[in-house]
Amino acid sequence: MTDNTQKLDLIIVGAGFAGMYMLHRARQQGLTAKVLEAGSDVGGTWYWNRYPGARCDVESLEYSYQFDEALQQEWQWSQRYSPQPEILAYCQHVAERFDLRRDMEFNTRVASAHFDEGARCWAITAEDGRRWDAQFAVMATGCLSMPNVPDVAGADAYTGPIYHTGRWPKEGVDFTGKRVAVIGTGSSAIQSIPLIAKQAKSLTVFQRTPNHSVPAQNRPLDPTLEKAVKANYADLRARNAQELVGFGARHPTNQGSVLEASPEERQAQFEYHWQLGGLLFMRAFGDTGLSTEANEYAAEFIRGKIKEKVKDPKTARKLLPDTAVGCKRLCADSGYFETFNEPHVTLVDLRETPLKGLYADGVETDEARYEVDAVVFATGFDAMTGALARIDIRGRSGQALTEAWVEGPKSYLGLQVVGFPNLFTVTGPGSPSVLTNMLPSIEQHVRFIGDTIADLQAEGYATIEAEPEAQEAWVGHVNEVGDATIYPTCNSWYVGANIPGKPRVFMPYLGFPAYCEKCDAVRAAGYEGFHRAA
Ligand code: NA7
Repeated sequence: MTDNTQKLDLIIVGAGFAGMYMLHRARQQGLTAKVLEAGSDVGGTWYWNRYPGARCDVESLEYSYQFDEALQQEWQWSQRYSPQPEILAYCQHVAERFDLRRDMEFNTRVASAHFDEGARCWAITAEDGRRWDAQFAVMATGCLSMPNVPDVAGADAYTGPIYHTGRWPKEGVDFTGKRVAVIGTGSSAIQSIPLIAKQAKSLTVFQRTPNHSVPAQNRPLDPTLEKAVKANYADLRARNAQELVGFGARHPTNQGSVLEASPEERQAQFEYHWQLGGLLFMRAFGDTGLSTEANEYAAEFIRGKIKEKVKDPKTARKLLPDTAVGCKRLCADSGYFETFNEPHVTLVDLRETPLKGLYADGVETDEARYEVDAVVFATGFDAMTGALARIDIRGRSGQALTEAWVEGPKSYLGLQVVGFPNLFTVTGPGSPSVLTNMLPSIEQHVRFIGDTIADLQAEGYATIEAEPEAQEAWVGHVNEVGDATIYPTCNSWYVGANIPGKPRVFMPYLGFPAYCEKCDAVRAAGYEGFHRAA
């Protein structure tokens, strides 16, 4: 076992957008810091999710760092929603620009993080036994980073290759001439299916729950728009900071009620927002996210579109979602539904004929066997808590984080957990995170953590820890806000329902501006709800 005897100020786990900025910020404050990363380079989500068609559902001009004016001016995106290789290239550019890699340890998967109460320090150990000690630990481990590979029968018996969209091979996969099965119809499936279908000899899609998707309306980035945005980037960033979800200020939500609109007005608003594309569809009316009655109008509009697009009525019927729009994250596609018009593409409805598992030559349902040359699991992630749970994190008295969270994640502001002093989570459960543009949410958390450490040092404190009452009250508030929306009405990863046995808790906090104000107020009040000790 290697003992890195030098005690660092900060250990950061993860070299995605959160870990990269945390390191940069720590250095600016004169802190000694190191990033530990399981992958062989920076990028996090964009390092692992290399499946065909992978791209972010927030526009690239907005899904980018804003902490450095020169950086946001010099980087040029090629598309409205740039593809994964370009987002990864951006991460690499940032790493080079700020010389981040010299304080990063790659191919280093963290196995444990234990708090030493006597030394008031975190001991972080990698799977290969190397160890680092630091006063503060920042888990920048990502919200969608722990792949969910369902425990299907016969997986060992299957003789062909099995892929997961979230662990796509670096060298890519050539499906030319192959018979391919895709299991799952979430965002990753919806993005990859049209491209896999273009290559494959045949494609069979196994769908458990039909999903809402709106065309992304992706296109080359408009140079006039880019020029206008860059002429006053700070203004767009500031306006986005006032948006509930932290992006999209260029397309304000129509605050009218769908329940009060005339049929013509409804149609016009939905059609206009359909043409805007992707997540912006949710801006057609102010109340579609709040009540199932209002939401039903949006759902009916999307069902109409699917029926128009898919020629075979039987297939179209299977593709019609029966959940509230946006309750599972709305998908943004480029030709998803149209792909089912291709003669070599088949849809299998697992509600009609449940998945039995894999067998030597393919995929098996209760009713039929499908011989395939490759299986793609597009089955998502153990969201928000999965990456934390796989690390043996222990706080005061050796308590494990998984024990503290046995009834579901509890956190004060999604930043700290009672019993885990000096440990921070970036975009942890209970923060706006996945309901927002992740980049500004990450930057806001990193700033808060950086400021917190600076204030502790300036005021002579050694530790900071969330207080139980503040945590309880915050968790209650997060739930209350979530309960007033359509989010709890379906089995999404937002509530942990995609993972068997995971407690059903609505994990993210809805409301980016209110959240930022709360964090500012907490700091201004001397870290209200946190206990600081010398
Ligand atoms: P998602 O959105 O969680 O989608 C996973 C899909 O896989 C979804 O259709 C699931 O059906 C399906 N699934 C999961 N487990 C199974 C099993 N056991 N059998 C059959 N089908 C299964 O993950 P994505 O990677 O697509 O997207 C995650 C986020 O990344 C997305 O929201 C964007 O924010 C970006 P279910 O709906 O659970 O019935």
